Amino acid sequence: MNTEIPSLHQAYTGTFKIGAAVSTRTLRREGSFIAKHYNSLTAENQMKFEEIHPDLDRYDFAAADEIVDFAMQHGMALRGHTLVWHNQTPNWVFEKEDGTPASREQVLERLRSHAQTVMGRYIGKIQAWDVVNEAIEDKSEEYLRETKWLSTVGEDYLEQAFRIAHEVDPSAQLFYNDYNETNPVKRDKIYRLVRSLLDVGTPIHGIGMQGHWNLYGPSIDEIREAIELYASLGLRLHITELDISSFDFEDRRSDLKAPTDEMAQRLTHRYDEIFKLLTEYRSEIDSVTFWGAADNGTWLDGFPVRGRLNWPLPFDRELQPKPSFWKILEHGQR
Ligand code: HXH
Repeated sequence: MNTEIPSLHQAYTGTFKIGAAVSTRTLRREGSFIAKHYNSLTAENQMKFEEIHPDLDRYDFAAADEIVDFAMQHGMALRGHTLVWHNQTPNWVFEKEDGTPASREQVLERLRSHAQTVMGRYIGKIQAWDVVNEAIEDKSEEYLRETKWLSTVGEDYLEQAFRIAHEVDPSAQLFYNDYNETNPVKRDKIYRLVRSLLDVGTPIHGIGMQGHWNLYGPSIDEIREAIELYASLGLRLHITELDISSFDFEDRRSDLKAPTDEMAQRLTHRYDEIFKLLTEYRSEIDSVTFWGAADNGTWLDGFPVRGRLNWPLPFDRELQPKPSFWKILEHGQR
């Protein structure tokens, strides 16, 4: 490793944590790179319900434990991702033995037992949990996403999830996490949801803005307005899954083997503007996590266009810093 390259997270000491989503594979392959630049980790998949609790009476902690142990060995923070989500959750959670829908009490009991076992295992090691992920519907006329959590438990499933999580680990910071969080219509629904949770005394401490943005949007003003609105709830903010896709979401081109010069310049400019903004809100924001440590490990290779490459992070496929890295670094040192 080139030792002249400064540590990203060290440049942000006293500003906010700098995290990355990892897998056991990336930790084994590039652990020293990850430990040098990041001081917070999120398991990209390994703590999701279907991975850690695939069957009613079976938990598999091997991968999650490996990530947690790595973080402990390197003095890093951890974010837990995620307890209640409509994806990557097994059907058995919502079903009776005969396949008919489970009762509200049965599903809540399963969630309680899941939280006790998973959150309980990592008390004192995981400081922040994404208790509920992506509960808001994208269609503008609708409010809550129609999920099995909603249909089996009812509209108060978020409140119940946060209450359960708080009981299990009263010291954990509990987050609501979502994407398209800067879109004004969805932003206002997220605000309304979290406001209503707070109004009934729900233990919720922060909003996770995923930050799956791209070279063309959202605008800095839109991001700023979302930060201002969420912070007005008096909650902490984490940017939980930051990446800047090389493509607008509607763009289905798939012929590029490398970013064009124009795309590379846009990326530098976007990261410059975004970290200028985020550091402006350092008193609200405690943590900024990239969804991947470097371009070789991005989930956007293949999503949403199968076989397409993407270059969304400040480190390239060889783990070398891009011009974006140096811009981000400057904002941390101010
Ligand atoms: C995040 N969802 C998740 O929080 C994280 O756990 C996962 O590892 C990656 C990203 C972002 C997302 C949201 C909606 C979505 C896809 C990704 O919806 C679509 C599905 C298919 C096609 C288009 C959008």
